[in-house]
Amino acid sequence: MTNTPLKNDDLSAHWMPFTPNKAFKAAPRLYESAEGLYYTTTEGRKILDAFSGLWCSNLGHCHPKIASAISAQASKMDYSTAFNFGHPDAFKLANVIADQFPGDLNHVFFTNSGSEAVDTALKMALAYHRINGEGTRTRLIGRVNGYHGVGFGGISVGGMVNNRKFFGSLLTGVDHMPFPYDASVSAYTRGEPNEDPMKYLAELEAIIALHDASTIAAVIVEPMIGSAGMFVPPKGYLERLRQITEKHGILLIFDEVITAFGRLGSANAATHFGVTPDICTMAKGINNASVPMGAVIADKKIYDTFIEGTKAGVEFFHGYTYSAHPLAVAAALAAQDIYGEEGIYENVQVNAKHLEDGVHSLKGKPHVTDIRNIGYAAGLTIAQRDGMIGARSYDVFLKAYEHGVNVRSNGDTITIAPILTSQPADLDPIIDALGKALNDVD
Ligand code: PXG
Repeated sequence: MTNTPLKNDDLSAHWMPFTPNKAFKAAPRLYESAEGLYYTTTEGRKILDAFSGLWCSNLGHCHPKIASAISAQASKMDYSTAFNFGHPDAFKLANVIADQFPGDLNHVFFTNSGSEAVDTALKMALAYHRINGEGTRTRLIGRVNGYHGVGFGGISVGGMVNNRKFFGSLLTGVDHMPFPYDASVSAYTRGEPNEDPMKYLAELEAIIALHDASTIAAVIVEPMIGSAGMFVPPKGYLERLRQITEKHGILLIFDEVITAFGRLGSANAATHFGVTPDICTMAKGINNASVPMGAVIADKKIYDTFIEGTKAGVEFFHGYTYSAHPLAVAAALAAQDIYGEEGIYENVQVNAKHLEDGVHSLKGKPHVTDIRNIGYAAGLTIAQRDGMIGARSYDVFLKAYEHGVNVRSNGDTITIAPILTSQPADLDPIIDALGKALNDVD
């Protein structure tokens, strides 16, 4: 650092992600520290974190066991490459993760984010079919309103218009099936809506018939829809999706970046819903978001095809400088211990009903047109103001912050995702603040 004047004013040098920069910089919200369920702002205000950071700080902020694991690793071995070298803890972590996924989901490939995990999973699916002698399977199917990160693969299979429309023609050979939620039928459902899943999956059958199954590599879905505003697909949807994909030799990818490690009160959504896909992505809660990390878990047939189907040399031409970064691995091993030691999944199972009753008590508040929930996640739909998408829900987010609680607004929705250690007494102030925020906005 020198004393020469800065090129920019204080805030403009940082081009902020997914943020209205002009509005933020006119009235910044700056966090300085965090502990447990709370952030502290630079003005010294405490903000209750009702979104687990961004669906990721599942165990609360600055957990001492994770902080000391990172610190110990930083002075033991700061970095080692995972290309042609290994470090024992990376193998240990892969085993710890594999033990928590069902069926033959056994082999873990490390990345540094959810977006990288998604692009890795898509590439894995394409290469698998090629090595398996079915190189015509190149198409990828996503879903309307899906969020799969911001890589070119992820936005191509993703279905959110603003994440796609600015960025050219994206990947070719991608199709999208319908969003599996209908508020005109299922508004205010607790948990999984009771609708016929074929109402939504018939279109997948039509897409497969149109292109022919022999051209389709994989279908990717969020088992619980997060970014679009927290929606739960109908009962039986994932089972039927599994049957359809299996029948046609199409790989099924669950994007578990949000759902892995406790959000639903289980280790992952595959376990929670009793449906085993061929590949799962994960990130966020894997190490409590303390060091960037993601991963992909693939089933045995996929791994074996790569390993046995390649005569010699590298089997998968893919990887990142920071794959299995020692600090991320150390943090993940500590986090994975905590999920067990502190009974985190059990806490969500026991208290999810309290959250459910709390959010549904907001029915009838001004502007609310729908409320949904599952595990430690809930979404509200907020009526638009003057046809402007997201304007009113953004104001609800701002008002909730004034009332000391961090919620998320996306489009015309408000989402909450409390830290998984939260007790009923920690959940109530979230509902109170949201209720006040809804009363406040016009
Ligand atoms: N897949 C899913 C299902 C996600 O939710 C990603 C991939 C990408 O992860 P990275 O680590 O590359 O950001 C995500 C990320 C929101 C919100 O408002 C959700 C995410 C990120 C930011 C905001 O719900 N999820």
